[in-house]
Amino acid sequence: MFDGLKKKLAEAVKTFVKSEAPAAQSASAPVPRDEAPSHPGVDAAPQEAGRPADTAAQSQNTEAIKPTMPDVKPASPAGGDGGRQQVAHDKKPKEGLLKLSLSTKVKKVFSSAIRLNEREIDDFLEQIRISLLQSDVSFDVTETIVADMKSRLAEADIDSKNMAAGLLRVVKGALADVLARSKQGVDIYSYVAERIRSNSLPVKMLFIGSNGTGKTTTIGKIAYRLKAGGVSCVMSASDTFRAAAIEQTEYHANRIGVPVIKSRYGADPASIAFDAIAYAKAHGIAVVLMDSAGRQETNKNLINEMQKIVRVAQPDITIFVGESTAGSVIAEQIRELSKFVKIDGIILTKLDCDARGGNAISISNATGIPILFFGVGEAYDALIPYSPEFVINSVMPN
Ligand SMILES: Nc1nc2c(ncn2[C@@H]2O[C@H](COP(=O)(O)OP(=O)(O)O)[C@@H](O)[C@H]2O)c(=O)[nH]1
Ligand SMILES: [Mg+2]
Repeated sequence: MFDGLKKKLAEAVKTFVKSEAPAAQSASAPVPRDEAPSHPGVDAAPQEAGRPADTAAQSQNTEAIKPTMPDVKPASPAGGDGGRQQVAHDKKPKEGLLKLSLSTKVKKVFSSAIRLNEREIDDFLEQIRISLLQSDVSFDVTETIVADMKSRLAEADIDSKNMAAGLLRVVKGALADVLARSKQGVDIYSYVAERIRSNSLPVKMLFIGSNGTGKTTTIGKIAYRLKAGGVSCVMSASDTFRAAAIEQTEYHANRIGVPVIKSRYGADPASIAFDAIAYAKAHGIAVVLMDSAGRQETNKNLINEMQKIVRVAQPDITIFVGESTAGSVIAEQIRELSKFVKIDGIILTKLDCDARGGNAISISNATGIPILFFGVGEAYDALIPYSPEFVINSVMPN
């Protein structure tokens, strides 16, 4: 989960920091990080002492590298050492490798904290931009994150001995900012508890989305959690469209031990939801979980049907269930469906199968609708309440 994005961010930082590699290394195939200190070019080239220090910081192997440090005694930034650095600097870098400018490299040798210049910031941010876009973070949110990072970097004093950690702190700060700006959704369990306290029941929740995204499974997960918390619920098998959908809802209801209201295939889903609500009222059941047929925003009949369910059942909370793996498609689906029904929250499923994970960062910003939960597996307890901290901790390389 998020491993792809995590790796890309780590690589963007590593590539940038690694840009101080000796010319010989820059021109050849990339050397794995932990092998770099023993690279002859590294040991023999005092002008690159800044790099071993960095490498050391990253590989947690500072002691092994330290002996090369005393060799670094340039007379002046423009002096002998600077000249040798210039040679390395002028060598064409391997494509894709970014480079710290000479003055930054020199500053890095002399001072404990450095500030990147504008070109370095732009180079670094370009790598971050690509990483985010390739990981399904929406274009607008990527630009917001990059702009935020740009102003942070312009003022950041980065520890020259551990640039990677300093740069990652900036990435983390910008991500936290963008997540803090996105809308926070209702905690459905607290909401249910409140409605129980105020004796205004049943709470009605409708689940919509395309086929196979995990609506029925997610209903099962929520029913499981409600039951474990001593809250009664009933399922409405309102997907009367897809083969085996009714049996699937029944299967979960039976396994969890909650009632299910069903009819035959082709029956009106709105009337089944209506019956489930009536059943809840008659039996003092707190929550009605209404399933629905998977629908594409382009299918007029299914859209009409969904609007009818909403009209008849008047859900308190309508939840869009979407696969995080679907990439930018799901923002489009949410925007289209929102023209017909009010969506209160998003559940992103199959995060456990999504290496990119960018939707978790940008979908609520892109749609204005909060994420409520992440589905992270098929088991009933594989539903994690949304929190910005969870996203940041999942995305940030260690
Ligand atoms: N790995 C994984 N599989 C899931 C998750 N949620 C649902 N599934 C699986 O996705 C498939 C489709 O789920 P289902 O609930 O039938 O989707 P529906 O058509 O929207 O009702 C099933 O095999 C589920 O077990 C999840 O969070 N992670
Ligand atoms: Mg289903």
